[in-house]
Amino acid sequence: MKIDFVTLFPAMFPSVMDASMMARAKDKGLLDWGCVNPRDFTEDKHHKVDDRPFGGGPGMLMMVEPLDKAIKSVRKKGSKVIFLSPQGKTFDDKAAMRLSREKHLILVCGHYEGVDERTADLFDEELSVGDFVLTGGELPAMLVADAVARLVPGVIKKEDATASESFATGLLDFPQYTRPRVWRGREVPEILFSGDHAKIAAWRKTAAAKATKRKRPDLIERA
Ligand code: 4GS
Repeated sequence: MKIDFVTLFPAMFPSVMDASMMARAKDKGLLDWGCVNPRDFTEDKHHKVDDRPFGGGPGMLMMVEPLDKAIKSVRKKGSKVIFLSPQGKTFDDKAAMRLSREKHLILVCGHYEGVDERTADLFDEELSVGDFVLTGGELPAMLVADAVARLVPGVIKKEDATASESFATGLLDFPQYTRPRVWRGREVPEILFSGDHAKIAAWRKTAAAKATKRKRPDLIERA
């Protein structure tokens, strides 16, 4: 998969996209990413990418033309162009699965007060990462890239990938423990040392249901 970020702040990307699992995905040839800066597609002396809103009001808006040119410079047949914005549909596990099957994502990061309404013509889809307002779409774009990339086959170990599917089943993960067996007097549940895999699986199922009911009752209501 290739992910192109359309951003005025490309310097924000390498520390996230070239570390840990994303770096491994790139090394394995499963993920490639790049940045394209709308500022490089301006023709005026000051490389202007934003302007004041017609009709007045606070803040600046991103202009449509530099964004259009930046997107066109990386867009191919079959590319999916997504704009990150609080006005989009909320990004979730389902959307991550769907996008993980795409060959080329173009994630467009807004900045300033917003974008010219006519930029809507440039996007296939608009996604939000939650009901709050950030200073830019760069963190949302990287969040989407991370969640999508880990679902690309081969990026993470199979066992981990299937564990994540527990989200799709509507339950949180079951509680897990590693060494030490006793920590500050808190013991690991005895059953996990029983060697009885059927019993352990049953315990985990119940524990996952209990955890979901306690921490995320909304997930149960939705199911
Ligand atoms: C989000 C969000 C966001 C909105 C970008 C104001 C700068 C900012 N993008 N999910 N202009 N929440 N974008 O807050 O995606």
